[in-house]
Amino acid sequence: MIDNMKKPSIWTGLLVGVLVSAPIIALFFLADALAGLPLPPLDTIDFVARTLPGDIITLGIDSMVGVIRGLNLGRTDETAKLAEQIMGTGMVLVAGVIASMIVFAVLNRMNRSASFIVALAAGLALGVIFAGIHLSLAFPSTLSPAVRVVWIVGVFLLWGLAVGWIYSDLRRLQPVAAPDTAVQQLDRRQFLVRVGGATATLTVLGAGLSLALRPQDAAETVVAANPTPMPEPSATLEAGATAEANAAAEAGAQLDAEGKLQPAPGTRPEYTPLENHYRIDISSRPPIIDGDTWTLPITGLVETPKTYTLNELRENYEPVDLLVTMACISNPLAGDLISTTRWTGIPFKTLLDEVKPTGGWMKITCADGFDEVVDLELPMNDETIIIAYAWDGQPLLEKHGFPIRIHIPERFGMKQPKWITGMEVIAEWEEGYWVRRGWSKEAMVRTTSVIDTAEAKFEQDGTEYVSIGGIAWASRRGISKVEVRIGDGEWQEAELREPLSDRTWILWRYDWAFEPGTHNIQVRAFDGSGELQVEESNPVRPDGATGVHSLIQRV
Ligand SMILES: Nc1nc2c(c(=O)[nH]1)N[C@H]1C(S)=C(S)[C@@H](COP(=O)(O)O)O[C@H]1N2
Ligand SMILES: [Mo]
Repeated sequence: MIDNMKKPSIWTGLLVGVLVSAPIIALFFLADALAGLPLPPLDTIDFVARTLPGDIITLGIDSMVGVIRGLNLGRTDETAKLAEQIMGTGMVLVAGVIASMIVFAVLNRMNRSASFIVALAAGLALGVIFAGIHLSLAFPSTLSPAVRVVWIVGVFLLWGLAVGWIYSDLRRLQPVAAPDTAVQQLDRRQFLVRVGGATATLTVLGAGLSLALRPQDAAETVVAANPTPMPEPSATLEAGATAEANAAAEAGAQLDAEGKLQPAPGTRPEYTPLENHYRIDISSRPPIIDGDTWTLPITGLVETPKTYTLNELRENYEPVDLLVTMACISNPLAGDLISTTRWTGIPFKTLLDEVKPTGGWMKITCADGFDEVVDLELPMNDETIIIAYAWDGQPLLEKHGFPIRIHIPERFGMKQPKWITGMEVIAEWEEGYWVRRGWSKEAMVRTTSVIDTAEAKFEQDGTEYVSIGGIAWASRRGISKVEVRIGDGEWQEAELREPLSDRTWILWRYDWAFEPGTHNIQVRAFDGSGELQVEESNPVRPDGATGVHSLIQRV
């Protein structure tokens, strides 16, 4: 009798896959928030990002950045991370759905009593795959690998149990309720609606709880755990756009209280508030390192291999403070992947003098699997190449590389590893993480200039002006001149505000005696040696974007 009944189709298997996998994924997120347990959705997207060929991953990143900017979806870095997390979640969901469909297809050829065995086997397979992905990333964790593997496999066995149970019940039930049975019998549709209601509730609860539990920023915990005194945050540096300064500028005042050129109102802050500093890295979440047990071994071709603790680096050496603008090589023209903050650390050369390298290159490895190779000629001849442990006067935030990272002027961010866990002196140059994926070997900063604003008006001696302003940057090459052009007019020289340091961006301003109408405003900069920036448009890959930034403005 029962075996004559129509078997549940694999499309029902698809639906069941969604219904069971969704709460399982929510459970993973919840356990991560509660206990730092592994998170297969994020592991999966990170694994995919590591494994895909450079061209494809770049195409993916470029399209993502393009969409975020094109649709004005907010900060490029944060939106991109969110998109990655959503993609990773989708991948695990799809894996669960496909597995469930396979289970249904297989079971339809078998006896109902095999339901649990087959579904559990599928769950085990999923568990083993995701545990393997997790272990391959080798992210630092306070939990032992055994605990993490048992957790992942266990949750997927639970998945198998649920799929097996639902399949078994579906096969027992009538596809649709028989119209006139005396006993109210549950049909398949009603059963699935009930299951769906339950799993939807679980999913929403789990996801909601894990969102509520997510720490806003791990910064506080890091600071609390590492009470080493740090230089004061540079609050006074954030003056760039205070109301008072704006009011003064709107009145046409040329100088601020320090006697520096007053930026045009609407120009970005000269010193980036730490929470606004851009963030770019290869993982959907930062590796969390315990500063008390972390060490920095310097090994390989050295006369005296040494291992440093974080406290030794902080306390045994005179700190160096540098104001630094850094940009990502993936920053499109006038993009938001560029920021300025204060870096504190020690000259790399100091450590090199202690270990005495006998090879010419330093391979730096990181907790997230990133690596880069530094030509030791650079730090040996430049004591402003530092191993940094603080940003803006506080220990590096987890997302910005806690406990240490390196600063190398004139190079894009891709040359400057965060979360450093090892250094090995080698004899021959090797390609670093992004170089292997087709990006620039040298990653030298391109001279760039950007218009931030062209809005604020003021009147002086009967003439009305609009203050145009923005930034220009060439790292340590410096900026000698910025020029602005309105429509087809001549290039006009802008005024330059004295920069915070020899390697930060410079704020410029041009007061324009405008004619009402709609105008195309362009900007270009010359570096310290008088060389004009590359005016031709080039994409970010492989050497960093170039081109003249323009803005269409109605006044
Ligand atoms: N370990 C590690 N270091 C890294 C990266 C990374 O993915 N992993 N990304 C690099 C890139 S491409 C940039 S632009 C800068 C960004 O630093 P930030 O995120 O702290 O601003 O870090 C660099 N250092
Ligand atoms: Mo970058």
